[in-house]
Amino acid sequence: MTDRIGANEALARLSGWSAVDGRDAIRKVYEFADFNAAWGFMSRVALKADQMDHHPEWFNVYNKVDVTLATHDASGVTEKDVALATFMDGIA
Ligand code: H2B
Repeated sequence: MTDRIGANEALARLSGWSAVDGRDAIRKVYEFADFNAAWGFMSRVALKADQMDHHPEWFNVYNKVDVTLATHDASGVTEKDVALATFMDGIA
């Protein structure tokens, strides 16, 4: 099992992410030009997430994708969340 590092450690290494109230998780809201761009982002992340066996919690409305990352098996933020967040930031 992946060790929990916690939101603060993850946030120190990422930009534009913030802590979630009431649980150890990180959140970012991505904004794209339109729904097509948002869905393209989600499609690329979905393929990566499935390869990693590490899946985001997310909510999409038109051009916005509201993402929360945590590792359920660890009840908090782990290196897997930093890795997925870094991937998302790299393609957004
Ligand atoms: N995604 C996330 N975010 N956290 C997990 O703990 C997790 C996951 N566990 N995707 C995986 C799948 C687990 O449920 C399967 C059985 O490997």
